Amino acid sequence: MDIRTQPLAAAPAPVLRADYAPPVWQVPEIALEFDLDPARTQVTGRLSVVRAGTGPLRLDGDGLTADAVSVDGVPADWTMDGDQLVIDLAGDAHLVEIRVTIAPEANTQLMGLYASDGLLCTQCEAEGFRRIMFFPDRPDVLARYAVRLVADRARYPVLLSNGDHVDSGTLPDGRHYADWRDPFPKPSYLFALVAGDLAVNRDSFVTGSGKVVELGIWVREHDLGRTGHAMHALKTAMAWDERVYGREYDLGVFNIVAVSDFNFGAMENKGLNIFNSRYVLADPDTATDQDYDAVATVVAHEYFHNWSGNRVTCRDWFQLSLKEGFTVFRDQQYSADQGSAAVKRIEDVRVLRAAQFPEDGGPLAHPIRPDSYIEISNFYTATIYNKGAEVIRMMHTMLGEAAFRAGSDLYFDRHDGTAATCEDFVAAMEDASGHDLGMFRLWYRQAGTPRVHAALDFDAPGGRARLRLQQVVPATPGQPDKQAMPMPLRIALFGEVSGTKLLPEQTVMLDGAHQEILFEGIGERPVLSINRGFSAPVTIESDRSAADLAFLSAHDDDPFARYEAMQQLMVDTLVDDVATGNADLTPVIAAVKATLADPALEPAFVAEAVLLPSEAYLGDQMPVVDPQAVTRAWDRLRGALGAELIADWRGVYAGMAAGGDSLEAAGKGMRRLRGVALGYIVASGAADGPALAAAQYEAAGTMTDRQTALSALAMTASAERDAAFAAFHARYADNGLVLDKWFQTQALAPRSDTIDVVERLARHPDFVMTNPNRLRSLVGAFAVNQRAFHDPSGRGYRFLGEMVVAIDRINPQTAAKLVPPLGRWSRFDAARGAMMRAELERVLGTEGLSKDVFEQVSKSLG
Ligand code: 0A1
Ligand code: ZN
Repeated sequence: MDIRTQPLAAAPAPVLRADYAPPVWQVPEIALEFDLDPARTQVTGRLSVVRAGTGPLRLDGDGLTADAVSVDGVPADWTMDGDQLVIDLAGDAHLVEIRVTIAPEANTQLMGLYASDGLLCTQCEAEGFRRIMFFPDRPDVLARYAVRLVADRARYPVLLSNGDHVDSGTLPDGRHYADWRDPFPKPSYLFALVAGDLAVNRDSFVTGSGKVVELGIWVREHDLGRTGHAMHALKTAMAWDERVYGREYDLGVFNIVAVSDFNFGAMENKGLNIFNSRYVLADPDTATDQDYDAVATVVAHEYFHNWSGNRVTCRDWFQLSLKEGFTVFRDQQYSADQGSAAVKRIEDVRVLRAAQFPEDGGPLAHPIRPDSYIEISNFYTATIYNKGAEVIRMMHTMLGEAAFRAGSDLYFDRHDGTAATCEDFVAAMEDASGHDLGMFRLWYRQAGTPRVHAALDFDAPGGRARLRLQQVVPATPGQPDKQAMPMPLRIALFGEVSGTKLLPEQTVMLDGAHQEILFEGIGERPVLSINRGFSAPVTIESDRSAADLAFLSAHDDDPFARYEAMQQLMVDTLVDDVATGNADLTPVIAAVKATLADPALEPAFVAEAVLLPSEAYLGDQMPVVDPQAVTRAWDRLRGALGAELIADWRGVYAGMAAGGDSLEAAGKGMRRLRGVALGYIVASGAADGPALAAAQYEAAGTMTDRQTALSALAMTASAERDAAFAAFHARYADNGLVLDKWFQTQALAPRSDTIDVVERLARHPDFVMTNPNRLRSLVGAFAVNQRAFHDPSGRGYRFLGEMVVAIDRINPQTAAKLVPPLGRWSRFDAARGAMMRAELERVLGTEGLSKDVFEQVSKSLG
């Protein structure tokens, strides 16, 4: 780091995985009492502490001061060591009582106990509990919780916490209370409470062993009609986890609460999940089909954590992917089972490529089990979650369904009620299956996306084909030299003439840096289909021609590989066009036409297949990103596809209208394809494009159709565009989640003036800096809009830098998550790179910067 830019305060010290030491004190029981008030909440903690090693009792705190401390009923001596409260205890077991006072309404970080829209709620993962009570706030300290909540009855009629509700009543002063007991020992990050004026959608679920579970989804009264889909998802997820993983729910109650201000998607607190309201609320007028799917996936994800995360938790935060990678894999399997598995896989890979691949290739790259962090909140990343899920998926592919299930049974069995490690998971998989996963463990240690080069030679007279594979794992920060990683590659060969598979699909284990595979009895020139189903999270480099890719896009019988062939054809064409400005577009146009005309394909698949890769993804394929050249090529191909196939798009557009407003999978797929067709019609430049989109906007019976029309109009400079955005804002002025779409659609618009629009929107009265969803909708969306963010003036960078500094004063976690787009400076030309770095330096020089932003910015500068 440049010495001149070092902040005045010393750089915060990193926490190292190698420094793990077991806790010196355990806390098997804790009683908590909350006297709730937004300005002044008193919290009393009674901790039964038991010695497990040598040393004083050290309790983590963050912004807390102890009002009173006693040990075994006697006022005690204590000291503060930084943020830790330290008590020298003579014996091996004591009762420590501590009282603190906190101010939830002043808590804008949304960690610990905070106020949101009149409610009081908590977020404790990863280190929020220490903002509520002094405690060994680490996941390997598991306690049984007894909680009393006391509050004003009129203002906070509903009082919820983890576990079972055991008592409630009125106190002599008129305030009311509720007592909750959670019989399962848990780490402090799973503690939760909610108080407020909430309505409930109640239902129940009978488990496989006949236990009745009371289900509740708690929301503001006016949102009650939007909770049906989440409830349906919850019940199907509960049944699915019993059927597929043999996991039954363990408490008599399962509650979900929706809150408007939330740093992440949702939180798996034991028996009391707290959700960002965007992943609970859905009805056809306010939620798109995509929103419906996201609600179901997140509800399932949090529910699945009850086993993968809660019953078996993490020993330390370096093991975060133990619960997150596995749980994402589980929610992906669940969602694949609810609809089209092929389309789900395509969507998951698109997310991985858009969010994780750039992370893996940039200054913030880290292994799925990192070795160090400054602020753990910065490690809730696409790498830990999505690449983590891919690593689990590879084990599933290598072991097969039955052995994988035996491994997961063994894992849950062995580690139930304890805090485990990634190593424990892999060992359970090995022990149950007899598979050696020795070298596979490299996936936990090494960062970076492997590149696999594949070349296929055909010896026609000998009837033999030879596949040569070569693997390179690129250097990443702190890891200059890498070892080759074992990976399963699903492979097939197709006959160029017959159009059929020449041999049954094989799963080839690529075990080293080089490998050759010989195929015998090949009677015609074979075309290679590789990494089918995206069996390994790698980049494949092959020399397949445009003709071969077009062939696969029409003949491959693996839907993912078929999609992939079309994408690769588009990428190759666009990259060529970026370089030459006159690439031959006809193979793409012909392949898209053939896909649109294939009656055997489901509409949802066709919609994915004919969509162009994003400008950002194209940038990722170039040695130095030239955003303007990418935009030129992208617009040219999109316009040509629209214009050349205009009759086809109009035909699809009319044909897909039959999907109507049905919420079934078929209706959803038709709406999706219809929306893609509308986009191409508008992109074709046809004179009636804006009017057609405006007509769809007017007639829309669902948010999906309305939002699709709005996105299509956002590309245009038309009176229809302005009218639709004004109408949308007026119609949904009092619905924050829908207003987020209004901001986001404008921030994502592929237009050269988007930067002006975004700067203006940042001054709009509805742009509230305290709400993370709103920040992500405008600032987060803008920063991934390559053509807008990388405006040659550098205004995009300045805008983001200023936002990061301003948001950091309110909510460091959310500010830190906005930094990575600036960290991609080395991927751009010298002029852009210098402006991006200058912005990072400016942020780093800001006084009073949080640890969160400090870590992201200093690492981004490299
Ligand atoms: N465990 C949650 C993610 C989460 C992490 C941190 C949070 O607050 C700062 C909230 C949620 C999940 O995987 O869903
Ligand atoms: Zn999770």
